[in-house]
Amino acid sequence: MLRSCDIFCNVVDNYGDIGVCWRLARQLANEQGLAVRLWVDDVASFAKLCSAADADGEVQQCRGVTVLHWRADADCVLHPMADLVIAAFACRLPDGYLQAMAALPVAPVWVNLDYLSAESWVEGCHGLPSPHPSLPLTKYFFFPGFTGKTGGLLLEHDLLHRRDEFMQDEALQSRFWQALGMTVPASNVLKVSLFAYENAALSGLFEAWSGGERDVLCLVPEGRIVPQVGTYFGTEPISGGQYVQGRLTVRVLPFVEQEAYDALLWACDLNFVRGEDSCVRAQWAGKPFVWQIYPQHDAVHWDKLKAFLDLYGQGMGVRAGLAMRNFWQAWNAEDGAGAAWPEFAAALGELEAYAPCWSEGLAKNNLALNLLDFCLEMGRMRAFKIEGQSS
Ligand code: TRH
Repeated sequence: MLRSCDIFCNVVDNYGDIGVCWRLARQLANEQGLAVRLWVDDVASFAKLCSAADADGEVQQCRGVTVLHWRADADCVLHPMADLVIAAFACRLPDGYLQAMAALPVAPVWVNLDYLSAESWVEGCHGLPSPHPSLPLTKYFFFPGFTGKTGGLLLEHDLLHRRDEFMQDEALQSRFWQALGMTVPASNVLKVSLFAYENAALSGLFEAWSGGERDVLCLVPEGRIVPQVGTYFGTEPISGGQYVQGRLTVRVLPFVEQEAYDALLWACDLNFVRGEDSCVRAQWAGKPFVWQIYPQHDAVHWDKLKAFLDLYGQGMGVRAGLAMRNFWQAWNAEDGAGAAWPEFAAALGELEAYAPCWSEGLAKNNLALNLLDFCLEMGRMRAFKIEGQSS
């Protein structure tokens, strides 16, 4: 039986690492009934995602999860030790913790939760064991992904139901806009959310929108792209501020909790997302989206982007697929997004019809459930081996 879990998260950059860990921790605790400890080395980043959290807290209870500050010198051995240990994104577990795992009569199942990629090699690596060089421990690689041969994607049990309810309920939608201090936008306004890294293509895109044929309302969560919004409008943007140029209205929004960010994605017609977790959430939103991939110094992110485009584009018409590819390419290359916009805008109708079918197809492959099945299987195999050895 799996009763408890330790998740270790080393925040490299931004909010994706802790965003994924926090989401998984809540699911394992609140949906699967595990006692979950989330060890994070940057509690301040975690507190951005959880408004009730104390950014300086050493140990705190947050929404059913025990969140602990993972200090560099901590050995993190707390008894009873967890049945399942998740090292997120190849983070290194403390030596003392590994030794304590190895000293147990039955070691916990140890999983490395990897980054998300649509590349085909993921299917071959998902679930592979990696024996520890000196201790009697085996780590297993668990890869999220988009196909049945991968670990799937994080999906809360009621997410799609809540999304559909929101889409069908005008009162809920109007409350959403009111909470932003706005009235419900007219139906002909293109509502766009823009969560992005710095991007030199922004001003060209804003030009295309401000001089375009349709009113655009662009909602920008506080973050790395905001200074460029300021450069375009010649001002220093503030949260809640609204800026207008031609047919374009931009509004800067505060950074909100993950559930409220989902509602933003549901409320918009088109979502610009970045990194990993927001990209997955945009897919669950069932709306057209534009993905700015996390740039890597050796440029391997272009292969990842292409792999996803190939997979996602498989089920759509040639013209829409090409328009999407060209626009995503321009946005990620930070060049030519304004020029690529008209074709992309013309494809939005088809992309809108396609997106819910895609999310429905993905929903069968739930990461948290797959992870627990995988761990139970590994646990059974190991118990079998131990029994075999002792008889
Ligand atoms: O913040 P990111 O750029 O994180 C990235 C990626 O994960 C990347 O793969 C990783 O290697 C790098 O960090 C170090 O983008 P991402 O993954 O979308 O994470 C953002 C999180 O923030 C996500 O969980 C959604 C959440 N979010 C909110 O909770 N509220 C908000 O208002 C917004 C805009 C986002």
